[in-house]
This record gives sequence, structure tokens and C-alpha cells, in this order.
Amino acid sequence: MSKVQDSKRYEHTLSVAYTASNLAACYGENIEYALIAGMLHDCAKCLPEEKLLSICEKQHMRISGEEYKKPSLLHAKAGSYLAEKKYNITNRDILNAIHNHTTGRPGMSLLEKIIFVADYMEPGRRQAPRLEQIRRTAFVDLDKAVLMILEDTLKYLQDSGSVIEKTTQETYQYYKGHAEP
Ligand code: DGI
Ligand code: FE
Ligand code: FE
Repeated sequence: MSKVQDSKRYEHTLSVAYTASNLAACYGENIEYALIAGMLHDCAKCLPEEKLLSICEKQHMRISGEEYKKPSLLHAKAGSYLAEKKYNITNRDILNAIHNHTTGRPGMSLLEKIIFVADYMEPGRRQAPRLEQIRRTAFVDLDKAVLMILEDTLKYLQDSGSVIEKTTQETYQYYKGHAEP
């Protein structure tokens, strides 16, 4: 990854991999899968937007209006494609964890939730509100941590007037109905 990412992104990548491996140990997920998914989750993050669009168009992936407005959202889908074709990952769960790491999806697998949460709370993250609380919650109630992250992400996106991907909204509604109160 250090060859395709700038140094800040590479540091984030290592932190996500380590955080994901700890969550995997906590919840009985395969630690190696968590490390691999963490290492690869942002493998397309440093590609230019035109490249992300061309990869997704070439593969006939569905691109939403929001993704056309904000092509950087496609780094997750394009990353999943590269993980399969360039880095030879065949495990569907790992590929899905990469594919869904930015918006989440309703009914995520354990590995998908681990990557989604690790990406948000890795120790290098400093900006988000409630980080300390989310970090503690993640090791006690993973679904609750997913919900808190979606709440804060949606609030941040609304406040900053960003386009909101339908999947992010749907994932929030799903975990609002599923996380323990
Ligand atoms: O790639 P990273 O920066 O490590 O993390 P990420 O893949 O979760 O991307 C983070 C950004 O994605 C963060 O600023 C929130 C944003 N995001 C998540 N869902 C949506 C979104 N941005 C928009 N515009 N719309 C969404 O639905
Ligand atoms: Fe990302
Ligand atoms: Fe990331």
C-alpha cells in the first residue's frame, strides 16, 4: 500500500488494519481477514476522480447521482474491484467489506461492520465528536457503534451541505431499528 498511497493515508491504513484486528479478536472474526480488509480498504483512495469513474463505468457498476456529484465516494467500490483483480483477493466477505466501507449497508456481516467501525475510530482520527465514546462502545456493542457513527456522519454531512448517498441513509435506518437501545 505504501506504493499507492501518500504517507498520511498509509498510516491511516495501518491503523485501520490494527484496529480491525483487535475488533476481530474481540468478536471472534478471522483476524487475518480483518488485517487484509483493513490494509486494502482504501487501496483506491489516492486515485484521481476520473480514474475512479472510469474503473466503475468499465465494470458496468451502478453509479448513483450522488456518486457522480462526489466521485470520491467511488473509492470503496473501485477499491473492491482492484482488491479482486490487482491484489488477487477472492474472499467475498473481504471484498464486500472494502466495497461497503464508506456508506455501510443494511445487514452488514461481522467483518463489514468491523472495517466500517475501524475506519472511523482508528487512533489517528481526531476530528469526529464522541470518538472516545464510540471507541469504548465498539468493543462492547458493535451494532451500537455502527449506529453512532452513522448518526454523526449524517449530521456532519447535513451540516456541511454535502450530498448524501441513499445507502448511508438506508444503513442508518436499518441500524436504528436493530441496535439495542
Ligand atoms: O476513506 P476514508 O477517509 O478513510 O473514510 P471513508 O471511506 O469512510 O470516507 C469518509 C468520508 O465519506 C467522510 O467525510 C464521510 C463521507 N461519507 C460517508 N457517507 C457519505 C459520505 N459523503 C457523502 N457526500 N455522502 C455520503 O452518503
Ligand atoms: Fe475510505
Ligand atoms: Fe479509510
